[in-house]
Amino acid sequence: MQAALNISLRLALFNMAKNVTEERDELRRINSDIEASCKNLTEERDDLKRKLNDSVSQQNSLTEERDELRRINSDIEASCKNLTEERDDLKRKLTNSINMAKNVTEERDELRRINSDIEASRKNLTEERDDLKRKLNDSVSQQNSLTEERDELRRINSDIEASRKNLTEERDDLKRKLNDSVSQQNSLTEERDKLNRAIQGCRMELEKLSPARWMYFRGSFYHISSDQKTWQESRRDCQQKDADLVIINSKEEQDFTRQFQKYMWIGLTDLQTEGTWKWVDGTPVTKSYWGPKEPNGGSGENCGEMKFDSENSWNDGSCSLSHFWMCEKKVRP
Ligand code: MMA
Ligand code: CA
Repeated sequence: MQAALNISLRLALFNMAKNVTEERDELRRINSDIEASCKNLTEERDDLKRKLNDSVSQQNSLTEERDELRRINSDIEASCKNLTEERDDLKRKLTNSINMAKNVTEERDELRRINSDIEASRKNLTEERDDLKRKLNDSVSQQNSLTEERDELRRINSDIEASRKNLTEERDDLKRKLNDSVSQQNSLTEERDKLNRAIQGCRMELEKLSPARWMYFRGSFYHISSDQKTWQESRRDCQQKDADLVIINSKEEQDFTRQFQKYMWIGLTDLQTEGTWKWVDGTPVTKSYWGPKEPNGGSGENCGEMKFDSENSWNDGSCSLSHFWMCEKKVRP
């Protein structure tokens, strides 16, 4: 601006020198103009000076501002450098972060898959657990039932054990009894065989005796005489027949003997000791069937006879009298 002003001023001065004369008037006019112009220029200069001052001030301000801006710029550059470093660092970190994010994303996706699997597994496990719970409950119920059943069986077992013990004892007792029974059976078998042999003998005897009309009753053969003899003769007849006068040992035998309604000698006598009645085999009279007020004959009546009229039908009579008689032949005791 100053340079432009100098140029402009020199040009004005040159024109003025060249045209001094010619242009004196002109210059006068011009001078006037210049004066006016100078005045203007002075004003303008003053104005420019002000402006210059202002400009210098402004320049100073701008310089200060520039310097300030330079500092700021320097600061900004420094800051920029820091920011660049920071940015690069952040870029690295971002890259790392992106990579990490990628990894994390992959890991997340993997974890999602795993999670999904775990979720499915959890669902299965939950169902399985619920199923197992039900089964456990069932099992517990069943176990309770079985425990009760077991206790009941234990009680039953205990009862059976007691029963078994009793049965064992009973069995052992029965075994002993069976052994005894077998022994007894053996004895009975022997006895039966003996009796069979005796029966065979009797049969043969019977065949021999058949014409004399012997009757069988409870282990003995009985024969009633068809003629009459004294007690001693009657007895002798029986003895000749391998028998003896009848001996009455029971009510059945008494009734059997009585039914023939024959007044006859029986094998009863007190000849040996007066008043002591004995059977012909020497045995005493245990069960007697004396008639009313009998025996009453004392030493005059020493032989027994059957009168048949009532159940108590025995009488002591005189041995020398003749009566029918009954023989008995025992075939088993
Ligand atoms: C007969 C005789 C006796 C018997 C009486 C019973 C008369 O004598 O048989 O032995 O005791 O009868 O009346
Ligand atoms: Ca008598």
